[in-house]
Formats: sequence, C-alpha cells, structure tokens
Amino acid sequence: MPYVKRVRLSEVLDGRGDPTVAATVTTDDGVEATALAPSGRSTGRHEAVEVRDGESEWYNGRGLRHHLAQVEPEISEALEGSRLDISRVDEALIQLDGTANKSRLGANVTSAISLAVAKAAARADGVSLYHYLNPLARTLPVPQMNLINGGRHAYNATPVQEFIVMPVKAGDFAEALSWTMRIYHALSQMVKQRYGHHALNTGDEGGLTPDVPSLAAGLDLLSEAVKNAGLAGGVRYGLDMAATHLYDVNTQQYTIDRAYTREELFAMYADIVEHRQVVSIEDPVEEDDFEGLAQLTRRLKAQWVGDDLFVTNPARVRRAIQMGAGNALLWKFNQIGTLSEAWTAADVARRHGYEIVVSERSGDTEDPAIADLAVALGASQIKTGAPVRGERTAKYNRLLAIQRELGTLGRYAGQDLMERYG
Ligand code: 2PG
Ligand code: MG
Repeated sequence: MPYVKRVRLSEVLDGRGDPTVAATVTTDDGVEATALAPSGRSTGRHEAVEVRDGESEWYNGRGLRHHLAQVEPEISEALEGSRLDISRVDEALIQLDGTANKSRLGANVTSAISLAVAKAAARADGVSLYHYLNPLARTLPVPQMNLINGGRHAYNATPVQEFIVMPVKAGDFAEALSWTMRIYHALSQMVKQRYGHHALNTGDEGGLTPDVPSLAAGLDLLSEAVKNAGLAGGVRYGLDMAATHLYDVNTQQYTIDRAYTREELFAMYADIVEHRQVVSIEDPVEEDDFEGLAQLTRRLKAQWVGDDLFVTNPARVRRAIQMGAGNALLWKFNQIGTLSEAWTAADVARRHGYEIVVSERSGDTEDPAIADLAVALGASQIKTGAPVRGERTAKYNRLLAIQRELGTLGRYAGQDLMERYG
C-alpha cells in the first residue's frame, strides 16, 4: 500500500464565490489527488464547524488563507508516512484536531483531506472512486431535484427551502435527468408568465425563485409543470422544509404563510402526503425535535429525512433509531468532517432500514465526488440541485458516466423507491 508523502491545502472558491478548501494529497510513488470541501448555509447547530479567518478585507471575513498556512505543516507532518488508508488517516485527523466538532482544524479542512485520500487511494489502484469504495456498487440514485429554491438559498419571499421533483418511474438515470429538465423548462414558462422574468433567476441550487407563500402554492406549480411536460404519473414530490429556520423557540411555532403550531403543521403534512403525491419530507420539524419526527414517522407513510436533525453523526442517527424518528438519512460528509465517520452513520442507518439520500451543500464546488459516493453507498437518492449551474452539472455528468460504465449491471433506484413510498 502506498504512503502519504505530502498534504497541501489551498484556498479556492465555491459556487457562491466564498472561499473553501482544496486539499491535495501526494503519495510516495507520485500519485496525486485533489478534493474540494463544500459549504452549507442552512447549517444545523450540531454540525462539525468550518474554520475561517474572519479577516474583513479578505472575502469579508470568509477567507481561510491564514488558517490553511498555519495548519498545513502540522497536518502534513502528522500524516507523512502513514498508509494511504482512509480510516487510518481519518483517525489521525480526529486525534490531531482533538475537539468534538472539528473546530480546531475545521471540518472544511478535514473533509477535503479525507476525500482527497480516498481519491488518491482509488487512483493508486487504477479504479474509479465508487468502485474503490464498493466493488459491488450497482445502484444509480433517483435525483431529488430541487426546482424551486427558497429559505436561505434564494433572495425571494418563499419560506420553504426546497420544492423537489423525483422522477421515480424513469427507466434509468439518464432518462430521469432528461425528465427533470423537461419539467424545469415547463416550469420556467409558467413562472415567467405568472411571476415575471425576475423569478427565472436561480437560487443557490439552480432552482427558480418565484415567491411562493405556501406549501400548496409551490406544489401546485410543480404538479402543473409536470403535467405540462407530459410526465404526470411518472414523478413524485419532495420537500426540504429546513424547519429549524422556520421555528420560533419562544412561541414554539413554525412560520410559513402564517404561524403554525406543531399539530397544525402535522395536519398539513398529512394532507399533502395523502392528496398531493408528496413522498419525501426532509427536516419537517426543528433540529432537536426527535420526538416530533418519531410521531410523523409512525403516523404517515412517507420518507422522513433527517438533515439538521441527524447531521450525518452516528450518535444522532443511533438516537433517532432508538426513538423511531425518521426513516432516511440525509448524508453530507462535511457535516461530520471525515468520510469514515460519515460512512459509519450510513452503515448504522442502513442496518435499520433507513434510506440514504446523499446530498450536496448549497455552496458546492465543481468536485463531482458525491456522485461516486452515492453509488458506492448504494444510496437510493441524491440531492444535488438543478443542472443549470456548473457545480451541479458536475455531479449529474459524473452519474451519467457511471451509468455508462456500469452498463447492464447498473440499476436505477426508482422502482424500489416507488414500492416503498409511492
Ligand atoms: C440542505 C442543504 C442542501 P445547506 O438543507 O439540505 O440542500 O442546504 O447546504 O445550505 O445546509
Ligand atoms: Mg436540508
């Protein structure tokens, strides 16, 4: 097995124009691989944290050049000579960081290094990243495509963060992608007519930005677009409520078009699950309400996804399992800061029948690696925005390439998902 020779860290930009970390790992036999850390905006309180310099004249405090210059020698020295083995390197990073939330080295730093090591190991073996991580990987995920952006991801008056289409009945991943773009164009026409051309501007994840005040208004728009695209019946719907950001701790209510008590919110979920073909709802309650999530999971047959609630953290996933809270894990490896820990979270979740939804961040990069990670994990879904921005197409184009590479061995997850939640 090759050895790590050197780790270099540099400041590069994410898709929002904010600085992020590029880590380059070089091995003793000259293999080199680079990985970029993505960055969230509607982050959970329990996530591992990013470190930034806070130097106001450099990217308004979002830069990290000083931090990287400071930690690079220390990390490079600690990892030099260690075997090119993801769990060993991750363990060394965790030890070196020494905090519970990666706040010394920064989860942005550890995530980039962890992924770069995985890429270097795959390259050293001469195989694709997904194949290196799981030689039996065969599943192409259903895209959970976020076509209307709101909340913290858009400058509009839409309180709900993501209105999603899921092309579950497509024959394969390539067809699924073509369906979503047909829907995107149909939606664009409607949005232009009804909301004016400004609403065609895209949010952070490439979705359109009409002002939709309520769940019903957004879902109506999507289902009409699906009908206009001639795809009614083939598609189901999803939401990311990102409910932490709608929640008022003092009143214990959620503000959408008006303030809702938890019970009122649950009644609305029941209505859309029963009558509007909504099959997946992410973060339906605020990030510490495991009990509320458990109630929803018991009461309504749908996919209940934990993002800010679970933060890809094995301990929080275990707690969810014990309480029967949710049945799907939103998987973002930078929420915990190393691939190994994120892998454990997925393993624990999957063993208890949870779906895995691999996800981008709203400030993502041209690094396509989560496409490989989704296939390696056997994730039934991937959430990576609308394919009209480069950091999103990077992932979709990589999945198209993986579909071609797998050929007849590949299997699109749509049918299975329909059987479980359709
Ligand atoms: C989410 C993510 C990605 P962010 O809430 O699911 O869509 O947003 O990266 O801003 O946390
Ligand atoms: Mg989310």
